[in-house]
Amino acid sequence: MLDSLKDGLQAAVKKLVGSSVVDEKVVKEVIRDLQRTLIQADVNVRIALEVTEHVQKRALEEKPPGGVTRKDQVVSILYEELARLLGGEGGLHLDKDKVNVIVMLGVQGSGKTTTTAKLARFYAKRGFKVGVVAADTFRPGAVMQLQTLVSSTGAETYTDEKEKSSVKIAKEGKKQFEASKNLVIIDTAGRHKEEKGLLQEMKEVIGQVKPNATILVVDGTIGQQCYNQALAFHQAAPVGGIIVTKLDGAAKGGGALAASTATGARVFFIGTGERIDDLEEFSPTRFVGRLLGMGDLKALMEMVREAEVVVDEKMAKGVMTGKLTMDDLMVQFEQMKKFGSLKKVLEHLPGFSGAVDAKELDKAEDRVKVYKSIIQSMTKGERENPERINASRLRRVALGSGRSEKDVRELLSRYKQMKALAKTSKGRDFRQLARRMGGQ
Ligand SMILES: Nc1nc2c(ncn2[C@@H]2O[C@H](COP(=O)(O)OP(=O)(O)OP(=O)(O)O)[C@@H](O)[C@H]2O)c(=O)[nH]1
Ligand SMILES: [Mg+2]
Repeated sequence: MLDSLKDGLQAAVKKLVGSSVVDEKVVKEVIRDLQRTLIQADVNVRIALEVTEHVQKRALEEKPPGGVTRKDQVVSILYEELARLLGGEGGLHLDKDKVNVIVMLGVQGSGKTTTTAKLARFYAKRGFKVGVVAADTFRPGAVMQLQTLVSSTGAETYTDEKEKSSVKIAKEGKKQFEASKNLVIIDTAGRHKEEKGLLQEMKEVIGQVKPNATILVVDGTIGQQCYNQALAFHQAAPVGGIIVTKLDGAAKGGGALAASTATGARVFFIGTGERIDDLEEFSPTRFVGRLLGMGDLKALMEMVREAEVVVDEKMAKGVMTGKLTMDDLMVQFEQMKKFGSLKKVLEHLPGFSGAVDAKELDKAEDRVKVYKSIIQSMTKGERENPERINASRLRRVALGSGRSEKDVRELLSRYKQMKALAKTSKGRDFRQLARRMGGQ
């Protein structure tokens, strides 16, 4: 669902998470990527700019709260702002003790009839007594279509094939169901001789039945047109909520955002398929979370935090003066292990795979295990001054750790490499150095 939007957003997040420092330059780059992604996903340009500028302003001005890294903070700002764009939380509120009336609006083919049946099913399952009114007198076959769809839902259908006025049918249907139902859903026409006529008819239907909610059904695949369409309906009859359909197919998703911004109404449900059960209650935070890969992302951010290599001051000094001990190395290896598992998380994130060579990673982790056991078999003096390890000591350490002499020599040569590197970098970028030691 919404693959390109998802990929674009996740690539932006990847850039954030992957950069060593999140400074103004990185934020601005990510914002540019975001703008491009949103616009490509059919989000209205003005809205795309507004949102991204807001994210940028907050990302650059707000200080991360204690214990939260700048990366986490920027990702969470992005998450919040996108969710806000989609309207707040809260779905359609129906009261079982009343007769709730819903009028479905939308242009032809948007999915009104299908969605009417889906809603009937959704609420029938939740204990509502549902009546459906077939008030589309324009399209031949519309009534039949609705009756067939609704027949499997446990709801009842009202129709009057002799009546030509949809307003009269809507009114009569409501009246008929008032005694026995607590939810009446009125399906209307989407086709008309002209758009003005359609809007006028909707206005009349709404004026007569006085619904608790008018729901605008928009086709999630139509993109930018969504905005004007939603606006036109909204001006004729205030839209109380939106259902975006066809988000299962080639939809770019921006239309959902547009319709919601044009009307100020919330998206209540999304349609994710042609079957009667393909209806999901919509939650902006969950939706955006899914787009950003937030489930995995949360785990990722945690790993990032854990994997931040803590550079011990004493150790850093030791490195700068060339006094690197095996114990220091051991601490680094521990950090490497965290980094190793971070990479595993990364692998599971869409867009990240390929960036990680799993074989290399396993190899590095295995080596660290070997090194650890060797270091544990050294005496304190040997750990502090590995240079002391001569041939006979080397044999003893190998025997004690159950590793080969070759392994011990490998560790010693890594130690030497690291010490040399430490000297040249003067401990400036110890973290990066430590990563290099991880065997990559
Ligand atoms: N893939 C997919 N198809 C859908 C979805 N919702 C509706 N459709 C399909 O879209 C087409 C039009 O749906 P209808 O429910 O007839 O649309 P309508 O708004 O009632 O159309 P009119 O009555 O002509 O105004 C049908 O083929 C539906 O099966 C959805 O969420 N996903
Ligand atoms: Mg229809």
